[in-house]
Amino acid sequence: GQPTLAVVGATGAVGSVMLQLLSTRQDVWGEIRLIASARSAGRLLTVRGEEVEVLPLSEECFEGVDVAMFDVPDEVSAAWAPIAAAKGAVVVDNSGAFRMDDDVPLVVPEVNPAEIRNRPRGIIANPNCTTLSMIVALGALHRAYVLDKLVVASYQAASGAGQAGIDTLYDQVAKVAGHREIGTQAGDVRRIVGDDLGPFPAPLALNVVPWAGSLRDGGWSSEELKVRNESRKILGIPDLPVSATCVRVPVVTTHSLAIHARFERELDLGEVREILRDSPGLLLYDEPERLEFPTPADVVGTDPTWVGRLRQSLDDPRELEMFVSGDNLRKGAALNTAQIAELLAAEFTSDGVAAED
Ligand code: 11C
Repeated sequence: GQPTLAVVGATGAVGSVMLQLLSTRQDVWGEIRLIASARSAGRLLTVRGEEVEVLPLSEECFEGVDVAMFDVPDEVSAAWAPIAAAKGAVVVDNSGAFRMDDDVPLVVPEVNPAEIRNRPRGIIANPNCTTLSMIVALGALHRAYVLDKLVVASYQAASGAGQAGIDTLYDQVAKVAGHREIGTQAGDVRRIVGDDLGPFPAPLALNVVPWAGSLRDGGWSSEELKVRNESRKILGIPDLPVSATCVRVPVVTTHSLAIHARFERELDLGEVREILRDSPGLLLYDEPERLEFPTPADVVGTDPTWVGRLRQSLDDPRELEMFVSGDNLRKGAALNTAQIAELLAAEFTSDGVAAED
């Protein structure tokens, strides 16, 4: 029969998008079991047009589960993904708990799909949403030109910090909306927003905040190191020079990045456009003469990574500038997880059993 799927973290910001995706993508699943913390258990959520009761996370939840998607905090995944795997489920985990483990593949189906077979622990990791918002474009160009150096700045949406991030941004926007100061007070949103900063270290409404995650050595943020380490692992270039500056912007959903990439081979911009236009998972949207380029307002709610503002460096024909945007809750999280899970489901339906069983 069709494989049984468990969605762990079904009530979160990513979980909600996951239920929408499961209701609209080709249905490859038998039972879909919804799991969350005890606090959310008992709620009824709609998936595939049917109401399903949310179960509290427990060992028994994973009985008979073939594939388990996890979208929960790192420490919850660290504790529970191995339990689900021991019960026989293949886990697709969207936390940071396992991504850099050597015996856990970090998979983007458009870039390194074969890696899903190398899963000795029965765990496959889903990348961070910021990495995912650019990596399909970089993977396509790397195949043709061989990536040699990467410098990026991110423009990350509030929903990257979950439902609390979304709520904080809307609350702050409501507070500042009635103010139209001019002169020296203009833009002094800290005074208006007050102390309620939610998950962010500074006001986000009418502001930009160069910080995501926690402090690491040398002044780097954990988010910036994730972009570096995950890109290296997914692309299979362990020593790729990568510098990232991660910035939170007052956008609800959709992360963007300004990318400066250097390649080993000289670029042909016409060919670059063809690659970006023809590769799966990408949408080339680059008509500057008509002021057409990706913006989160256009990209939100869509599946592909949108690519625009393509420019060859004026100083080096191996260097490319571009601007990419991707819905951080879809390709950045739920969609990539669903794509991996669907590859796993195909193993069940083609062989009768999962390849690793
Ligand atoms: C953000 N990318 O936008 C982060 C959230 O490693 O999965 C996701 C953190 C992670 O705040």
